[in-house]
Amino acid sequence: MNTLINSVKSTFINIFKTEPLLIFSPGRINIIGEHTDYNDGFVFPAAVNKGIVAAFQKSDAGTSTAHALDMDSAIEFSLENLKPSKQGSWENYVFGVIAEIQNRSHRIGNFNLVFKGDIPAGSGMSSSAALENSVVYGLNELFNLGLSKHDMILVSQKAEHNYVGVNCGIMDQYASMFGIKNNALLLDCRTVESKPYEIDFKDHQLMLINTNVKHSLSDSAYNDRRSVCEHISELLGIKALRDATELDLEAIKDQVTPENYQKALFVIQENDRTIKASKAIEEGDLVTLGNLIYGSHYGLQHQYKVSCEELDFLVDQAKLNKHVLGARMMGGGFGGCTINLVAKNAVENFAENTSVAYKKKFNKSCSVYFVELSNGTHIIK
Ligand code: GAF
Repeated sequence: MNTLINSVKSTFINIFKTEPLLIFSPGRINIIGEHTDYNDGFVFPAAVNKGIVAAFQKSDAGTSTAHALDMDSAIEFSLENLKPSKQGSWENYVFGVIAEIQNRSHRIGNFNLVFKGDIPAGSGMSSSAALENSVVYGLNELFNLGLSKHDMILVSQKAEHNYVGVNCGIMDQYASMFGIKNNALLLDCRTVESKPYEIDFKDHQLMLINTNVKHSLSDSAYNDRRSVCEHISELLGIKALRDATELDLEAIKDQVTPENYQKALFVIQENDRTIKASKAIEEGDLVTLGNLIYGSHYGLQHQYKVSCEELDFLVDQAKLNKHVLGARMMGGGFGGCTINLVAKNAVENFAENTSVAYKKKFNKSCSVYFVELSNGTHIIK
């Protein structure tokens, strides 16, 4: 982390000859509760010790600049009439946040921004929310906008909708902004309030395995899933699938395709699993927690259909190992990481065996990460 901070800070000082305001904004993991956030449901994420460091200072040049050190790319732009850049470009996260701040009738002046991160791209640990939150947090501070943390995550989410083109829920921005060291947050995405749970799995721990793939259909498939959920809620005459039971869904079964029926069923069941998982954590019942995590993956793979061959392979490997209590894909899907609940004394073996098997099967490497649960977006003093 210190290396990251030093690199961003020294680059900023080299270019602009002045001390910057430094912000750290973390990525997130999610224990369980996938694709439930935009259904007003429950999720169980935590901020991690990987994220984005962003350096800011006001500028009296007539334009603003942003330097993405990871991409070795820099842009100069005007704050007037911002428009989305080409799809998939990093600028959209920055432009989107500025535009959403301006849409809320806040005025900002020109600024310089330098940022760099250590969240592996496409890992499903939400480098995008980390970047959005770092930008809105930094600008709020620099220009005294008076935005609350809740305001800021809504700005970040809207930036993602309107500039990045992903109609995401609120989980990633919330976890990144409100994370608490050593805790996961049971977040009710309807009230946007959370309850922290201290995570100490005693002789077990969480471990991430990155498939190192990100299949390209992910954004459109994500938006499609969200539309299906909204369509079925409409048929049911409810605000969101969070309000539906399996019986309600059964009653309209003949009005939806079998595929969409399964998707809605997944959401209802995943919401239920998330609440059950929070109870299991409270009671220290890791076997139940693990089974819920496996159940989540089963649903994401077969009902919601957002997994992929590589993720399924990693989960199958976990199932072969009796020291792994649960494993599932994490985040939007179609690549990125699995999250695994593993006995501490078996972690190395599991990592080694899985890496070898993955390489043999796909002729490419997976990566293993251990993360600490960390505080949310903050100023680096
Ligand atoms: C992505 C989205 F950004 C989140 O809002 C959430 O829906 C997640 O996919 C799936 O649970 O990370």
